[in-house]
Amino acid sequence: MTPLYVARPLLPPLEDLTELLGEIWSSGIVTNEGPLHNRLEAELAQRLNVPFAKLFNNGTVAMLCALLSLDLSPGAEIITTPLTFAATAHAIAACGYKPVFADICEDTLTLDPRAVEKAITSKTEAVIGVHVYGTLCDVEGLDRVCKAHDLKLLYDAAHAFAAMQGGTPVGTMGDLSVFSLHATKLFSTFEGGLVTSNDEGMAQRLRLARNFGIMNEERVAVVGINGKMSEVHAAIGLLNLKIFEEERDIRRALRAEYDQVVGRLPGLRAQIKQPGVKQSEQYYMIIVDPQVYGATRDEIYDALKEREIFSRKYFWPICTDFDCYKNFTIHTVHDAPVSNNVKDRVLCLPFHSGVEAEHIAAVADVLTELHCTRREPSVSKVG
Ligand code: T4K
Repeated sequence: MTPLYVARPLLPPLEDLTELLGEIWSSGIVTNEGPLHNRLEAELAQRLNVPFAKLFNNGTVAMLCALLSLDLSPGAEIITTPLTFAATAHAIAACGYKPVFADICEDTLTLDPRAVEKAITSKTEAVIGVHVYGTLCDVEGLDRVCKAHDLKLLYDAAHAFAAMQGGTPVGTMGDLSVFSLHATKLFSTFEGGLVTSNDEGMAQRLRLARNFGIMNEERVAVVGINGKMSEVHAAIGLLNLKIFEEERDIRRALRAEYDQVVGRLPGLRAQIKQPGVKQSEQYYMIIVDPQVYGATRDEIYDALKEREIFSRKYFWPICTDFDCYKNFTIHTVHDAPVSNNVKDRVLCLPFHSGVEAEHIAAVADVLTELHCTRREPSVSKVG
């Protein structure tokens, strides 16, 4: 069996890419809002059913530009979750704002609106919810808190490409939604980012932010950076846009197969299913209860690795464990912070169209063996 990784990039047919590269070579326009870039923005807005879609060179820079476009006060506090990729918090800090970490809900593992409410101070100006692993935040709860306290609401939708809640596309939630189009994502441009908005003024500010704040040849209006996507990346995006749904269908079926394996094993819990939500199918995450299952998350990780199956402990360490944030406050409405409790128990299994029947069987073997070996003494005691 060849090594199996947590993610695998979606690769469009090479001959199709060569054709688009031909267009780029003929035009001589390789970046700075070129024709393929503009075509991809239009196609994404249509596909995601959002009024405005702006492309960036990666998800982190997209978040940075989203924050810049909000024009918050220097040193403003932004409340977010500690259970996320480093980029969410780093984008806040890199803009000169202060990340404040609030706890998460036990079922969804996304930002808890009640914890957000407790974390609000006179300096709070925005909240960033993260649809972590593709599980959608309590959008209504966060919306209610943010409206009540006049806070901007952003979503880090890096894991939620093309997700829907009822009839609502994920990209229309909050003031802005920020997507990563990295190689490891369901839809990718290899490196890339995207911000969606319902507001034309916001879309214009995003455009300025990604192009050094340059309004025209004679005027630089605001602070901005280089957040532009190249034509080559846009070409990959145009082609992947045609095939990502097929990949999502395969992952949906894979989720059902994993669910069967996980459902048989006490002490393992699969990611929550949200009624009425069309999942992005970005990650397959399990939560391990070592007391019940009989082995720890790390033991599962190691045992899979021995078989060259590389799962990932996303997102451990959590942001409040990072050297740069470890003394920052974490707020919670629970006695034991949920984030701290769950961080050693989450594991993402390989989840993409390269996962075949033999891999699922190998994962099932490992998970079952670990459970049976460790549970035998107590099972025989009961028997
Ligand atoms: N917000 C959230 C919630 C995020 O998860 C992320 C990124 C961001 C914001 C920021 O967006 P970007 O600025 O990245 O667009 C990966 C990705 O680099 C990162 O995009 C992603 N989240 C994060 C969760 O995962 P690593 O360090 O775990 O990636 P890496 O290189 O170990 O890749 C994972 C596996 O994927 C590899 O073991 C093999 C496979 N792989 C990877 C690459 C890059 C391939 O098969 N081919 C490849 O080219 O961070």
